[in-house]
Amino acid sequence: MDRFAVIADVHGNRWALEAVLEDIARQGIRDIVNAGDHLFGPLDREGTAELLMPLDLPSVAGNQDRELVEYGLGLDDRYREWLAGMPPQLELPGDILMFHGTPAHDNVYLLDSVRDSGAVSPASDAEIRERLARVSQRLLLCGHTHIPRIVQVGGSLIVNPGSVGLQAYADDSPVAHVMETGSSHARYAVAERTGNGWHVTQMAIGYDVESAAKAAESSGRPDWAWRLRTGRAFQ
Ligand SMILES: [Mn+2]
Repeated sequence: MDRFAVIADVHGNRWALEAVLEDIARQGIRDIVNAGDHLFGPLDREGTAELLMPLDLPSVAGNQDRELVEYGLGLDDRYREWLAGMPPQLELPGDILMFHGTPAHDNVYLLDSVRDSGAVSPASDAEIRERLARVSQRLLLCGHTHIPRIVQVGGSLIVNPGSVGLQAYADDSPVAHVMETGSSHARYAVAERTGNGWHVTQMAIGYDVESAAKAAESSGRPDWAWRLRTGRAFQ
């Protein structure tokens, strides 16, 4: 685990995942870890699962993996059982901890904060420390917000690779807000251990966005199609 790729929030976007896996292979990187929210959404849940399952990546469950396990939502039992086997957090060799939202909650933002106005801004050092509680591994990997970030808090470097599959969304909790990267690129990160600590590279990968957007439209989700094409939540 001295050089590896971090993916998260694939959200059933098989086209984006294919491009990201190709890009990772092109760099000769063999180790990949996945910080959750694998399938949820109107794109290609089955195709995404069929790509990911044989890879058997170290993976944690996201909040929307948990919802698929609890409620099914039309997902084949084989895929539900695969998701159900994922832990909420995972220790990796070399003082690394991976989780989806925060260590304690799969549905709480770690590195961003939603203000009462609905504005989203980077979380303060104090906010992040409170959300981490006593977690102190040297490298922490998370997802959930879909926003790529690299933040140092105390002795921990925290990396959110951003989302492979969905570059913008709107949510009503805790108050109405949007998260958006502003481009359609699939995101992931590469972490490399060096004599001077971790080197982290944030990646933005072009892929066949049109096929993913058309799949969203075929499923009656023009809102997803817009978000895939633009990385913006609303027109
Ligand atoms: Mn999530």
